[in-house]
Amino acid sequence: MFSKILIANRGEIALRVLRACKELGIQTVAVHSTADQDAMHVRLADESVCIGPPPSRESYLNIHQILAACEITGADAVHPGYGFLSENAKFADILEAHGLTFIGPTAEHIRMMGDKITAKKTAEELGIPVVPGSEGEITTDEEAKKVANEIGFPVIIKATAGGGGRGMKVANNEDELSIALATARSEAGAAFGNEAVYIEKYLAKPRHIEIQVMGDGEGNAVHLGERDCSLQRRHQKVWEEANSPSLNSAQRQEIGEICAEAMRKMKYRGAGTVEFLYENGEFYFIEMNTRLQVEHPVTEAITGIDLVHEQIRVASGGGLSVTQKDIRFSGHAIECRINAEDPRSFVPSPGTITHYHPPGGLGVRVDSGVYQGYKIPPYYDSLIGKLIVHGRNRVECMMRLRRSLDEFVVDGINTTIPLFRDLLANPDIANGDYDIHWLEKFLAQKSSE
Ligand code: MV4
Repeated sequence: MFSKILIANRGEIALRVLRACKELGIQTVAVHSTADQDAMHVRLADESVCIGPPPSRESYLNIHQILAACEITGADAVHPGYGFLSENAKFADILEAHGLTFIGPTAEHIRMMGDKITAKKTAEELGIPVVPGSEGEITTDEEAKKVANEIGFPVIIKATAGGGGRGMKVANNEDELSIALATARSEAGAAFGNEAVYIEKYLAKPRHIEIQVMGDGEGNAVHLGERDCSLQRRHQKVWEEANSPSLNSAQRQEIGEICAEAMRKMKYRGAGTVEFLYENGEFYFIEMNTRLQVEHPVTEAITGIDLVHEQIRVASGGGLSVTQKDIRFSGHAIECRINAEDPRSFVPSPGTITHYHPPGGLGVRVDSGVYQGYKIPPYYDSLIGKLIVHGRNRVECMMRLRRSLDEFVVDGINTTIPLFRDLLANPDIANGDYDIHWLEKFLAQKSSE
């Protein structure tokens, strides 16, 4: 087991990882920018190192500074959290070259899944159902037309270096195709330095359902069920739940086992998420994320398994603490992302938290890095915390969520808490009847009222 882990992140996820380290008796090193001098992750860590000025590029993304912090403190492993360097294959390579452990998958697996064409090809070879589309890169109008006519319009053009919604273009017919292709290629080139794009059948009203997997790197792997993350705004998840209101346990087992088996075949190590669009009872692979995700706590709530413990265990060669038959799904969990933003315009709202009182009680978890008197800096993303509520079933979970939101006090800044009160009052949400476009439509309707 490691004796000292450096946490290359900030905010709630840095605290989340720190807590797991403490439980495992591992020393912790926090790194921080000059803007995060007073952050909670710095206060709670055994040691801390300032790694640069406020802009992420010069601090949390600065590989040399993080390496230096490892050397100064004698850390033997690095947990990257999510975002920042968590899916940076070069970072994983460099750590390894310096005798340090990257707590995550191999650089090779990160690279493979980072390129969306390779990811899709790999998934298909491993027996995962994928969205119908081109076999690889599409460069010419003729190729695009051929594929589009085979799979049928509408189609969507995506950047292989994209992901998370960046660089996508929809074409409804042959006339729109060549402009969509040219625009997608040039936008991909400008945004990612890679013009390569591919084509897929466009699914009109899918849900976003993702499967949590965990592998030991030696051919053992498990799935931990799904999360329904369909409620998004501008490709930012807002509300996530497990189980998905649209799946039964047979469907869960089937897709889960397909993913777990794929991870066994590729000898995947660490936590991963296999993302699907789900429409008319069918799953279609779109991407795989090779990191711990923001919404991992809903999976922890229904399985009782600490995913960060497992990440640390497998990274140190200790293997998984569970096999598939040990994993049971109990009750229902919902996560609300609390952002420091205006709940109507979503304009960021940095500043000082004058009063802070998080909710508590049975089935309530708050993962947050803020405290009363804390000044939210303007340089980073606006997630200030997550409210995760668990109940024996979805109805109890929603009752508990409403009560928790009513208890939650965050004064001095705007937060997205009022949005969740609105969502809880909506019959579609109560019925679990929503797709990936539902939230944008709901918000558009509300702003026109
Ligand atoms: C799609 C799609 C429809 N058809 N692919 C957006 C983010 C990226 N991960 C994939 N995305 C989509 N891919 C096909 N073939 C619609 C989306 C999409 C979306 C997906 C998940 C959650 C929210 C979304 C919002 C708009 C579009």
